Amino acid sequence: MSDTIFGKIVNGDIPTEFVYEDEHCVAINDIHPQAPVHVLVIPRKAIEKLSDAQDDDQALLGHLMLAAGKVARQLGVDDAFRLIVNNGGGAGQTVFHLHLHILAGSTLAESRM
Ligand code: DGP
Repeated sequence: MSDTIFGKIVNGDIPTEFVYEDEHCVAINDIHPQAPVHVLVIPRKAIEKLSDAQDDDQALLGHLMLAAGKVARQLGVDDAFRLIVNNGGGAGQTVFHLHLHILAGSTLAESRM
């Protein structure tokens, strides 16, 4: 179980609209979007950060990438989107429940970071 806000969201304790969901993850719109499309793909399993993932999380990590591609197709941005994982506070991670940022939209090509 996770005490973070994302743990509460994936568990349904905080009602949130899911852009996408399946048995292993959910996707939600970011509350502070940094691009016209800014969606978070969040595993139901609470892993604090990517570097805490273990060998037996391999299938889950692959699943999250595939889910990101599905979400991008669903939102019509599969030709141009960026995936970001902030790992650790020093890299800007603020919610310590692993998540992928999907960023897409007109401003994307202007920045490479
Ligand atoms: P990171 O900095 O990589 O940990 O990204 C956390 C993101 O989560 C940040 O862009 C803002 C977003 N966020 C934080 N709390 C909430 C929330 O309660 N709901 C939603 N939809 N997004 C949130």
